[in-house]
Amino acid sequence: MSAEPNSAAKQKDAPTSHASPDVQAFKHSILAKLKYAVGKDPANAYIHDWFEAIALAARDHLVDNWEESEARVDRKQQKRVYYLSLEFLIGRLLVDCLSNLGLLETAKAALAELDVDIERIREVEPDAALGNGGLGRLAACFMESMATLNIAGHGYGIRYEHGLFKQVISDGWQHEHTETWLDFGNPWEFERPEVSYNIGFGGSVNTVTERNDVPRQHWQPTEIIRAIAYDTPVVGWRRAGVNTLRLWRARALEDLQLERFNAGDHLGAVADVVRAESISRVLYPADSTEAGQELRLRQEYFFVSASLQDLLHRHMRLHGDIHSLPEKVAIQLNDTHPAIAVAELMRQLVDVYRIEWFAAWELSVATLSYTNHTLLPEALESWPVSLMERLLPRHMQIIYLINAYHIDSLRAQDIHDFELLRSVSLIDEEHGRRVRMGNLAFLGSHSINGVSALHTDLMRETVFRDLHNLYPDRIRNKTNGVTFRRWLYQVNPQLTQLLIENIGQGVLDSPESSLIKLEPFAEKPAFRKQFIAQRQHSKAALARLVKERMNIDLNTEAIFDVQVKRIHEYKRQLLNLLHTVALYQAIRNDPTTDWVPRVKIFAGKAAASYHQAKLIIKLANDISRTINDDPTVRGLLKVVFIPNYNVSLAETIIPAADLSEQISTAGMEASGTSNMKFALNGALTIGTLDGANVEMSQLIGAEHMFIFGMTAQEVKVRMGNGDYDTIHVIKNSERLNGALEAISKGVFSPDDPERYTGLIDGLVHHDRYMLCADFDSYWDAQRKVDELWQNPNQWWRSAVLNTARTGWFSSDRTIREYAEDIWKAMPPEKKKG
Ligand code: 26Q
Repeated sequence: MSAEPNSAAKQKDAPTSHASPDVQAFKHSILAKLKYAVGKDPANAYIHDWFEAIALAARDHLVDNWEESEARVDRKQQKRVYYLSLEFLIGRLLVDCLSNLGLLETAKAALAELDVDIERIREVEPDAALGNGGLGRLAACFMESMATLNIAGHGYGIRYEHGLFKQVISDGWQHEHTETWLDFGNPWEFERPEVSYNIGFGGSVNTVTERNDVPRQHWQPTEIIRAIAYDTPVVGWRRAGVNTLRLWRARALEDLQLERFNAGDHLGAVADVVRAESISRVLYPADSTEAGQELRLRQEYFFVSASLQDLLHRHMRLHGDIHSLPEKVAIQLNDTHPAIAVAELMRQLVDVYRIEWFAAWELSVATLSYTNHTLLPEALESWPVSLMERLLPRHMQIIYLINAYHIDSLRAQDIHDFELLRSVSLIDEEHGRRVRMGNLAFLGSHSINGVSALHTDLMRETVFRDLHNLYPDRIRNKTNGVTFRRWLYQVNPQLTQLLIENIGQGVLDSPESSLIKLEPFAEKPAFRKQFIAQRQHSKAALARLVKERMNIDLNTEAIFDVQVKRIHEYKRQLLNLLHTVALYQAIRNDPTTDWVPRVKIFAGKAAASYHQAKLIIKLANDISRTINDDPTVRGLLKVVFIPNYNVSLAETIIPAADLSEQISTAGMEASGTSNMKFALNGALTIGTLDGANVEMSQLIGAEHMFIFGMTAQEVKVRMGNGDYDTIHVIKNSERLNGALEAISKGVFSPDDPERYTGLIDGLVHHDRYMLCADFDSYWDAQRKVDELWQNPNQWWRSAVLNTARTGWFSSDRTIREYAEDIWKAMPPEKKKG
């Protein structure tokens, strides 16, 4: 980025303007913000100053709606929904905000008048990367859908000073650099220093008996930290509603500091500040749990306690009666990360509001609900009892009590099976006494949901089998969705325009029912031609980005074959790389075959401590260099690993994809959401019958996808039997064998020929994710991709049908289901589909 002042605006004499009054007004408000809020004039404004001025001007337009929304909810005594999540992966907000406010065209015209390049402004905004991947992005989509549907939704989370690390690839290896999204301030947030709560840690619990002789537990924490609120407005489509995302920042307690300062302990006081404020310093960069770290538990409790105090205060202020809590409030736990809410809500009800235990328990369960996002055993959270006792002694007591009443009630029902009691207990006694957060969330909630039909079925059969048998009505499915405002209108204006021209404006307001009108257009050659043209436009834009960032030329006539997501063994980027190598070998061995040109595009971050995932990134880069430099490939195959995958990069990549890779081992991906974004933009999916791919194949038609590999049932049987003989499988597949050998022997790592020996040996001896078992089927599916590509009429017919039939995967549909079935919070006027 140029650091020159005025690098966005070209100076010229003020032209006489013919712009509409709206445009004039917006232009003046930008100039006023630049002058009075940023303190610059156009001649010495940096590009970032322009961004800030425009963001502030846009923000003014939603503040009135924000107040109105809040007042409407109060007036109607509408039920409020609180979405508790440690992650909100928001990305950029400028275009989102302008677009939902209906101001995008006005803003563009105003900027054109000012001679400011909106594309450069758009790019200067840092991504708010307060999340790792799917779970965090889902929370962001849900916030936008709730605002659109006029649901009184509040997001609660942490205002991390540093979001997800920036990935730098050097010599093919991932390096993590600190992310600093707040360096230039954040024009979207409102600091609310007056909204703050004390959060306690440590100390002890004493029984005190009061005048009425009722003994009560008194928790005396040794450490108190303050949570300060920062609010970001979330505007719905066509300003339907404006909701609030409230993020908490940790601050040291002022009094305490003062005390130590006065006592002369300057260093001690500063150390306390650092310790307290570290809670909101950084997002944990893992998308599955590693050994429970104390700071993570402190983060979880910090934001849960602040959020519950805040929402209980609001409830008492508005309704004055704690007993009406479940009627007026629904609290959704985004995975187990906020599951300590079960114990904290009980603590506040019993210790603070003085509600009797069983009444409090009823209120809690009726108010709380929990979403599970993973079945991977290593990702199920549990905390050592010893840590919990030290950090949250009162909560540990409460957890023991919940457990005791729970086990008692089972015995009272004549359930004595030791194994069963052990499996439904809140305490895992086998791994050194740990609190099982999944079981806590389950017991404390009236609804537990999975995020795709398959995942929900598997939840019933696996992690929660025994709890499900005890409470057969609690588990339900809510298949994920994505917001079409961002993932269609904003990322793909060309396709959106094409849709409007052919199926009408209605697609903007009710895509769920309108998109299907596109079906007949799949048969029309003239329409398909336009559909192809918009794809070419997006592919050219991506090719430009790759050229600029990596100096690699891409052939935009080739199939853009894309796998972008977190790097994880179960997602099987390695399977895709094995196919890449096998294809490379086939092209070299068989130069006369009419190979279909391909560009393999990879992107994604690996958890900093996940060695295997980092090695897979290095392998992708090694393969990329080798293949791209090999003249015998004649450009038929290119491989790129684009660094630093984030929301903004996804926005450029997704509309440019021809083929979407969704190839996890069946049964392991809870849902997936990028699969939906790709299909919406007309990419064809190559994928396993996993997560939401299953429902996509039902709605889109399996004949318009490339489904391959074992089903979840087959995976289970084959794994369970113990008769999965990898060596035998490899022996029977010449291609797989060839690819494995080449990698293992150092064809792609001549500088360190043994770099991948361990990785490949691991596959050969313990193929936990069954890459080898699915390889041949994957290869065959890839050849069907080539075949279909050579028949453009059929390919593009399928592509159009993918867009046409993806309406159901709108997060508006998902949120409507949550609101009707779990939260009971649907505003009456919005009940239709
Ligand atoms: C937990 C404890 C300590 C440190 C980190 C974590 C942690 C952080 C993030 C555990 C899990 C996550 C994220 C999980 C996630 O993104 N899951 C994805 O959720 C999507 C939305 O439902 C699904 O579509 C994906 O299938 C699922 O993988």
